[in-house]
Amino acid sequence: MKRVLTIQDISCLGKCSITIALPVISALGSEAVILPTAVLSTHTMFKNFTVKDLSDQIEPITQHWLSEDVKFDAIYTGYLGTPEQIDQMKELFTQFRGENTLVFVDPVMADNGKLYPAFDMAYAKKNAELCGAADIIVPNITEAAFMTDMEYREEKDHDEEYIKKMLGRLAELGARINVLTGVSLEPGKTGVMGLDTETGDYYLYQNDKINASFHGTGDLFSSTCVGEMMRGKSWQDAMRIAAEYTARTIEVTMHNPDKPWYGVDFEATLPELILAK
Ligand code: PXL
Repeated sequence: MKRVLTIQDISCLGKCSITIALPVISALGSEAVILPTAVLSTHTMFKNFTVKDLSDQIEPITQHWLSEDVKFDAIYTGYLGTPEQIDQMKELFTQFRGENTLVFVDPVMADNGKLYPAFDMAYAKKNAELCGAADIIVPNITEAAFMTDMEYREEKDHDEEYIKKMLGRLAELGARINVLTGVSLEPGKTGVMGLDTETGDYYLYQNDKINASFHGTGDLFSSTCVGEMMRGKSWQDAMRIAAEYTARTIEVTMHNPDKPWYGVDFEATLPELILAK
């Protein structure tokens, strides 16, 4: 069985980061190992959330794993807390990267043209460094704009030239596979576009846009990509399945009259994901 290490916060309530990554990666048949970077009472879209930083636990936990000779097939980072933690991740990659380890970085920090409350431009620059140390990165347009010093454009203003230029600038950071999420190249559609720098190939996947936005969908997309790549899917198939699954989950959530405002009903759609081809 493949073993995936995922490193992100625990938002105790909120359906995001580790509370999505663990069930999704497990459902897709890989062992999920977690390294929590912080414990929050909720995600940061709630008011008055509490935070306990766990940076001081990273070293002792990883040292113990090294002493046990633990190996990972994938290392997947999501929401991290501080620039110092990004340095800790770069160190962790060098300690645990084997010949076939997939290093997957989702530089979670921003959406809709704005940084999340906890972050500033210095953090965005550090995230760009972390992306350079990855094999595959999956920023949204906002995150990519901050990391490449390009202008942020809303979906209605996307065109192929803008997206390809952004992918080229991301590739300069250093990852082999660069994927942009929230790409809209046709009215009424949204999806992903990726560039494999080794082959020079682009991959575009567009699905119908649903006019609703929910928290945690980026984490759902990334966890699904990692899980599917561990199931042997190509990065292109993994992106397609993850985009379809995320859209399907948003649709199902919208039809739930009792939906919580803070996350999606991925629990209802996991059985479909397991069967996805
Ligand atoms: O879903 C991304 C995410 C993860 N973790 C925390 C967050 C967010 C987005 O706001 O606040 C704590």
